[in-house]
Amino acid sequence: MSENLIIALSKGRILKETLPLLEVAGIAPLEDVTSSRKLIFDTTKENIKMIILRATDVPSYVQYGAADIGVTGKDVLMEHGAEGLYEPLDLKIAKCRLMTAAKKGAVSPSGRIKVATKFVNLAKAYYAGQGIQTDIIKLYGAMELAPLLNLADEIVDIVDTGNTLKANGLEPREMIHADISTRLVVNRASMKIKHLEIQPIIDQLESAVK
Ligand code: PRT
Ligand code: MG
Repeated sequence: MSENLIIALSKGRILKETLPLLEVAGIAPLEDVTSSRKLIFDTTKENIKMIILRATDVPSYVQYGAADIGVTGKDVLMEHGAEGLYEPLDLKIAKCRLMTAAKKGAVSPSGRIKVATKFVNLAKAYYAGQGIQTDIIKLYGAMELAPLLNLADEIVDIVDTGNTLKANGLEPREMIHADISTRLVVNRASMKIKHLEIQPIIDQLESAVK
């Protein structure tokens, strides 16, 4: 008999690209996850269920073993911390980078600067490493607005094409992490106890990525 498994997926932009990879591994939800209001789904594998979470909640579910496997951005994982998590695979989707940005041409103050971001831990570590003192302002979205309304001198945010910064009169400044993409994470205890179920999924996803 196979052990039961729960896979936690991130809703939002990663989901559309994750489902085809899982399908190659023979795992597909039995109903349309994008239109359903349900949060937990049966799949084509009787012992596997899928849950759909905010990307930022995926590491917690997997760390504490509420889910065995998770899919989320490297940015989210670095901000959360890697405790209890094993990261066996780069799914190579939703590639982007974490950067600082500011109003085009603006000169940041020479003393303490105000930084708005949802990546509080990563921002603190980055500016501390640069020897720059900061007041970090935690936001949950639309970081690009903060410099425009002088809530912050700089932001730390995800950049892909750079179009969002440009459209808001901002410019990218320093690179904090260049190689962000979507990662597969596994609960460390599950990886041991349910190895027979989990390893084939990792292997199949790995070949699906290639
Ligand atoms: O909705 P929520 O507030 O939870 O987050 P979200 O909509 O910002 O992100 P979500 O949940 O849809 O996607 C989560 C993951 O996608 C992130 O954790 C990253 O790993 C990855 N990813 C890849 C991105 C982007 N590309 C991206 N471009 N996440 C966000 N963006 C946003 C960025 O925050 C900025 O507002 O898109 C804008 C910049 O895009 P460009 O192309 O204009 O530079
Ligand atoms: Mg979103």
